[in-house]
Amino acid sequence: MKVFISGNIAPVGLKQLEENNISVTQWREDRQITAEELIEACKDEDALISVGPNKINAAFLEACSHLKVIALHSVGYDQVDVAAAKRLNIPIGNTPGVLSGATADTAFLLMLAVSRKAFFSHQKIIKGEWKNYEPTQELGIELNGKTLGVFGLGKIGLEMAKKCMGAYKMPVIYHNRSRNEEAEAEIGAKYVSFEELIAQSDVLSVHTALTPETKGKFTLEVFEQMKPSSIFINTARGGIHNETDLIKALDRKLIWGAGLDVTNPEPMDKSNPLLFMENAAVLPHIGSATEETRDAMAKIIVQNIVAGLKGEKLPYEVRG
Ligand code: 8YV
Repeated sequence: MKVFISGNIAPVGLKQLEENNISVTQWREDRQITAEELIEACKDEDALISVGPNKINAAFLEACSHLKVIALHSVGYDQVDVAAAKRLNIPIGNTPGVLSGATADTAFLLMLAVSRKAFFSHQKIIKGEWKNYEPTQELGIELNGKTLGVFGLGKIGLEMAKKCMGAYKMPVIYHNRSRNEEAEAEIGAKYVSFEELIAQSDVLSVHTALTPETKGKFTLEVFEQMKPSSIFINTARGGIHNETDLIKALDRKLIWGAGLDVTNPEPMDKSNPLLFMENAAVLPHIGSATEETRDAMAKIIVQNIVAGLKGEKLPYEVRG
């Protein structure tokens, strides 16, 4: 059996594929594979491991309907036309659960970095601007007892909430499409409307999937209703906030700061104003990038590929 990998996965995954007698062809170039190249590369393959933002849309799926399984190197599957995959009988696997801790760590890191202007202060040293001690400059804000608002309280949001409660005794409010009663019972999170969430949060952290409903949800109008002292964090998908509006909101001091691990587009242009703003912190989509998590993701990917190639139900299948 043969699998094409549109990037790289942790060595443990490559080793396990070999142990299962699955031969591997990998995209090795230092750029994202194009849609045409992906179709061409999958022509003689039995399965695909999709790394990064390849569009697994109807055009791709129809051109590659011979694939027995597609395993995503992500928990998110906004890049996939799940209905088309179902229609064509191609099972899609993802990697839920194993990356929740690492991604929540990234949200927590951004929250803290923004609250203390850490990235901006670091840049000042690099630019040779660390001069006299000035007790009234570069002042941050503290997080103790502040309200955490989670937009999308699932596995990752819950991890973030637990970290914030443990470190800073932050009460948690959340908004979801439907209530997460398990999380309410576990951590005492309070369900609120979207309007209440944006008005009451001191830190608003986005952990929802990108769907037609959440696309472009955070606009200037939304930022206008947030507290001027609030921090906006997005480690989910860049498409959930409007970047131009976020820049305006920071410029006009409608919110206090913003931390992003996801941008729109990705990669972010190196001249983007967010990279130079005092109260902003941007990371290049490293949410799940730890050795432990990437190993765990690679192992799940192999489980999905092995099951799919045997025609068995995937252990981690996207349901849509
Ligand atoms: C992936 C992610 O690293 O799981 C997700 O949804 O965003 C990240 O963990 C990224 O999608 C690259 O494959």
